[in-house]
Amino acid sequence: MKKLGLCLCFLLLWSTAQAAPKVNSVGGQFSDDSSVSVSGSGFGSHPMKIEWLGGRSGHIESANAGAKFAKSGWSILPTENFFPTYDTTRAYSGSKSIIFDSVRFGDGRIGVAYDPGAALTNGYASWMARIETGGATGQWKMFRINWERNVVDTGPEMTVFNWFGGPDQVLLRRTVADRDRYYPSGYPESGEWVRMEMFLKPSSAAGRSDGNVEIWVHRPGKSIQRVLNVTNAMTYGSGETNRWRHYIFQNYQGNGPGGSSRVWMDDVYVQNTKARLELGNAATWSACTQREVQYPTAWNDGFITFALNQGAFKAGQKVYLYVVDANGSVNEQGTPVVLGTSGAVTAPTEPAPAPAPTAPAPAPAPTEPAPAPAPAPAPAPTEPPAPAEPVTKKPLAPKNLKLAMK
Ligand SMILES: [Ca+2]
Repeated sequence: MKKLGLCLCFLLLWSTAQAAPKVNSVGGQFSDDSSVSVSGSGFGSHPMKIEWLGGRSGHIESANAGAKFAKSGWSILPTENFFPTYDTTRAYSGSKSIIFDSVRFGDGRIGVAYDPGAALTNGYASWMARIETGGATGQWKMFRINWERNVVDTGPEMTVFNWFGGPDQVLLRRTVADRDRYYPSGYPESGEWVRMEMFLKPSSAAGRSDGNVEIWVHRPGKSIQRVLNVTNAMTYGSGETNRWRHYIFQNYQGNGPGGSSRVWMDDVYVQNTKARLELGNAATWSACTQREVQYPTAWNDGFITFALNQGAFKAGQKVYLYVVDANGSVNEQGTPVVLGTSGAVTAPTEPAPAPAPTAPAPAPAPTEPAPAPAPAPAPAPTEPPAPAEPVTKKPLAPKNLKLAMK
């Protein structure tokens, strides 16, 4: 009994520490752009500072095809001579995307920058990206988070520079002169839409190794891969005073493909927290191979409303709602909704908790003092306890780098 008590006590503490958002019900019209509400608990808070260019009636879909890209808070880099336009030849969602066309300009220096207005403490970006190389080889500099609004390689910044076939894709430059922090990352193939997803948490002060850079790549029909997780990252070297601020979708095509390749972007989403809503194509978060980010319109700990973003899902398709909190915890069991229908859907009953595989065995030593009782034990709940979520958010990374990619 003592063992059992210890075990239950640990499980209680452990599941409290890992408490994930719990969805009770989802209601509304489950169609593109319709308002849907989510009730439950443990959603946490959301700053609601979201830059969203996707959606059926959003910025990209409502723009004029062929027009030069222009949006408040955004600018074109490095030169106005070569600029992205709204395009209908490729679209991940709806009928439009943004094209960076080096064939048209004969030059691959085409990018855009988004300025959130202040330095980051937490940054999150998700977007659909596609390159068609035209058979060329070389480099696609797809992204950087930069202290300055330009594409000069001076830190502090984090860059994602894809060399075709090359092993080193991500650079973390801690100071102006720093150039040697390379980490591998995932690499999209030519001719496929991939979702890029990043969490960007810089050092809390210069010289501190408490930053975090995570990158996920969603390739069509494949399991979603977190290809990079640099924990304990030092993003600002000692004495560095500049801070990450500008999201630069550089989309440079050069060192080979400039003049023969094209890059497209769609469904761009930027915010300053991990907290978000997703629709996925499977009943559990872990099993999803396609997820579409949703646009929240109100968010508190027990109630969220959002404008549904169908993305590339089809009307009539059954999809599953997930709520991610600011720590990245998520309800593992999605709530199913069928696109094109309406009503109120009760979240599925959570399964009985499995034994926590990673819980350390309680110390068997009989001479140890009994553990202190858990503070203020709640009365016995009438519902079964919430299951422990699989531990996916706190990997035991060797040193400061975990590479999840094959
Ligand atoms: Ca679109």
